[in-house]
Amino acid sequence: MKITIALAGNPNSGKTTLFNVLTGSHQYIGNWPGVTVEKKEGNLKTNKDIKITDLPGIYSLSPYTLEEVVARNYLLDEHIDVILNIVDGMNLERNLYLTTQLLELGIPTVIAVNMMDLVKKNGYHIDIKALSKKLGCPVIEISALKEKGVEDIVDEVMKVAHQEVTIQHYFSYDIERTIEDIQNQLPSDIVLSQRRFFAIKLFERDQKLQAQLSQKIDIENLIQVIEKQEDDDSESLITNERYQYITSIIDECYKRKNQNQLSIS
Ligand code: BGO
Repeated sequence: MKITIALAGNPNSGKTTLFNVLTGSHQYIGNWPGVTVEKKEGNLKTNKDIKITDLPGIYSLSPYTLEEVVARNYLLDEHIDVILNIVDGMNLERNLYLTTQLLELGIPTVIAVNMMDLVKKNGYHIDIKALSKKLGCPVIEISALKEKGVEDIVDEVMKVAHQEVTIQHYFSYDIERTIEDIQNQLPSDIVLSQRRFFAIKLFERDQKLQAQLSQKIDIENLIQVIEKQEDDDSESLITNERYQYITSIIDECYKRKNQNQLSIS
């Protein structure tokens, strides 16, 4: 079975280290079309049928940097089978901001919590099972540097590829209703699995995504109703609720040994 993976993560999460471990010398380097951002691709050294593309290091899927736009256009356009999201276990809270957005893309995802050697050395504990339950996808602990846990990634990728994705996180009731209204207005050429992501981004007034639509839609009034009601702009409303979700994950999954809950970022 041929599988395509996109490797996504924050800068310094260990993406390059993991990509090199997974592909060995089976990698080729070019540029993303039209931009001078480096593009690396390769085949897994343990399974040549699995192709992996290293996305630029990013903190978010917003439209504010070239790297973010390159990464999200690739994820929306290329019909990859699995996102492999590497997160830095020493900065879990900060890294989960990207994770929460990746999970909205409707693509099967495997999360690799990296730097576990440092997490353990520093006396922290990440409840991997609880994290997996909260995020609704497989989570594996790894140390890319020490090449530990890496082989488990391949097993999980094979399991989730071509599986249906279920939504794990919902925004508050009124925001969800607006997102649903926006989804219903989206042009029919946007596939079912991506409609939620588009609707959330359009709710945030993402001009780049609005420009990508085959038909322009007018949702300004819908957005303004919520903004007036909540007395905040739509982008901040989404950001704040993302952080609330992340805080609840950290409270449950991140602990310092022999202490009550503690988070670091
Ligand atoms: C330097 N454990 C530990 N301890 N370190 C790791 C792990 C891990 O599991 N994985 C990666 N690193 P990148 P991006 C460095 O380069 O792969 C380290 O940006 C140094 N360099 O070795 O580059 C990795 O591609 C001097 O560290 O990340 C690298 O995502 C002193 O995390 C850094 C200390 O990894 C970033 C570290 C000259």
